[in-house]
Amino acid sequence: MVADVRAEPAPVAIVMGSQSDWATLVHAAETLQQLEVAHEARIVSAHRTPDRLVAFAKGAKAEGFRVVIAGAGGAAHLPGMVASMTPLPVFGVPVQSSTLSGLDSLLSIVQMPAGVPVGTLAIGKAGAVNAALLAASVLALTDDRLAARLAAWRQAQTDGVADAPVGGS
Ligand code: RP5
Repeated sequence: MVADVRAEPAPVAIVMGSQSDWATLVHAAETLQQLEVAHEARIVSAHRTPDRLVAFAKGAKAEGFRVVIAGAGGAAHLPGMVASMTPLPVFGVPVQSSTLSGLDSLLSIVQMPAGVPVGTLAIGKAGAVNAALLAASVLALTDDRLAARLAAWRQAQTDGVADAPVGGS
């Protein structure tokens, strides 16, 4: 019998509108890595590579992805456009823009019309980390070992909080 050596498809796609978004989305990738969740990162711009966006969003489920993390800044249409073309859950990360500090990104992503949901996270690094934790929680619903790793991650966070502040008077 020949062993099936095909690798499992990564369950999480991290897509971003630009190379410049990677400095933010890398925190989602790092968090998923800590939780041993396989992921794939791609640049998919709603404005500059619209055909790539359509191909990705329409094919994401068939590719084997189960959750999409989509980060963009400014006129951040990427998460909403992806959500409009996939049945997968989409978590949107507003990237902190230089001109409006990410408020533009946040409002672009969060104000979806009823019927096409994007789970919108905080602006910047916190949003990227939390998008990864949410993606892991979704996957953990059907993966007990991941659920245990996620619980351990949270416990470590709790254990890392001191009872009292250090320094000052
Ligand atoms: C958006 O425009 C991207 O998501 C990025 O946050 C922003 C600026 O892109 P660059 O000009 O840095 O490539 O589409």
